[in-house]
Amino acid sequence: MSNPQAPYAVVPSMGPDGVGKTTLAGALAHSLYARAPATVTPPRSVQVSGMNVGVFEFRTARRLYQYVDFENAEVEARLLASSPVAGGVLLVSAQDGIVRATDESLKRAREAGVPRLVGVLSKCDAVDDPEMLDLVEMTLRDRMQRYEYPESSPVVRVSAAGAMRGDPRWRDCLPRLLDALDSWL
Ligand SMILES: Nc1nc2c(ncn2[C@@H]2O[C@H](COP(=O)(O)OP(=O)(O)OP(=O)(O)O)[C@@H](O)[C@H]2O)c(=O)[nH]1
Ligand SMILES: [Mg+2]
Repeated sequence: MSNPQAPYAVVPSMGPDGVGKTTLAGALAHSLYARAPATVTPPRSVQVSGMNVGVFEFRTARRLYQYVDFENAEVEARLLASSPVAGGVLLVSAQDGIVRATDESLKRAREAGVPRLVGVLSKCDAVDDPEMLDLVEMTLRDRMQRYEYPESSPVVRVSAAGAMRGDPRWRDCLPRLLDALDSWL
């Protein structure tokens, strides 16, 4: 894993309870392991200030990442402000769209000085209507801008469940997310 040359980036995933953060973290680790086992550590739970946080590390050509999965919104709220991060992944469920907790995550990210966000539309497999996906994506982009995250921020459509199943429609969504992290953060 270690590559002293690579810049180190801590990247928390954020968003409402149940939006799919832990499933995405698992799918991401699984997909990295399947491609190149030496580039990723197994997800594990660590205690930070008495709270459980899921973490794993992985390496791309660009950086060494520590990906952080907060157990719930309260842990997100308490820990986000306390550690500097390279950027965040903000999940919005394609099924549910923006909810109040999405705004709370955006507000926290802004206040904690999270410099950039990559948007993720999660659970895209659960929505058949492409216009619905467009609408949720548009709303997410609009909301990110409201919190001064630029219009050009990437938004990636993901089905962590589909990727884990090996569904060909979703095979590429996790590599696309990694590319977005590499290029945007
Ligand atoms: N259809 C579908 N369901 C998903 C997907 N990802 C997660 N889910 C389901 O959504 C529910 C919540 O997923 P989690 O990954 O636990 O969500 P979370 O954001 O970690 O939730 P908290 O830790 O409670 O904040 C579970 O029932 C998952 O099976 C997906 O890609 N597609
Ligand atoms: Mg979780």
